[in-house]
Amino acid sequence: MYYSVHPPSDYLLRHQPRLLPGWSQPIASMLVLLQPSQVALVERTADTEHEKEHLRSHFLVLGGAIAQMLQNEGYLAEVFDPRTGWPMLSGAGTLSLDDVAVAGSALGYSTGHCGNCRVILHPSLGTAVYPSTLVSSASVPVLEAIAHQVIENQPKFSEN
Ligand code: B12
Repeated sequence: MYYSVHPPSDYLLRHQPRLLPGWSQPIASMLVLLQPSQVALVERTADTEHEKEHLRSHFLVLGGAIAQMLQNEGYLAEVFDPRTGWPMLSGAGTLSLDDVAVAGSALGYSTGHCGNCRVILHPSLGTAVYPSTLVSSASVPVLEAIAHQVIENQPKFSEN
């Protein structure tokens, strides 16, 4: 798994009122988490959908734990559902988050089109990668420390 913490992109700050209308503080950091997929994510098959659901649930567990620790320290935190782009913890607005655009702009990865969907072209994983995003009002170093603590101490995630 690849994860990295970045300052919020200009797009997120500009569109925060539509992404997270209930937030009283600005987004100050974003965690981009990329999980290798067992299968290339180009077609829609039973295998791809099973793998996507598997990786989605893993992200929601990790993201939920990170968000809880941030909230315990008085910060706002939001986990975006990688299946839809809508926030899981606070009320949805009028704009869903595009995880491919977030990872592409934060990590400089190119993107391509599969069917009518835009996908990340990861330098080593190609399209066999599952992107997801968490944002917080905590500073980048604070989110980095908490994400590291949770991800490095997570129980071994079964690949199958
Ligand atoms: C909607 C959607 C679809 C729609 C297509 C929508 C479209 N036209 O892009 C449908 C249902 C067709 C689709 C299909 C597929 N999808 Co799709 N899809 C999504 C979803 C849920 C949202 C994408 C989105 O928001 N697009 C917004 C586009 C349509 O808007 P736009 O006007 O072009 O651009 C605006 C946005 O980018 C917006 N924006 C919003 N947030 C942000 C943030 C930043 C920083 C910026 C700059 C802009 C921005 O600003 C732009 C201008 O307004 C994402 C999950 C996610 N949360 O990102 C998965 C996702 C992109 N899909 C994925 C995949 C794999 C597919 C498939 C290729 C295969 C599959 N098994 O699902 C299939 C296609 C199969 C085929 N061959 O036909 C994966 C890609 C994984 C990867 N390696 O990158 C994702 C990430 C789901 C996942 N978590 O795995 N998909």
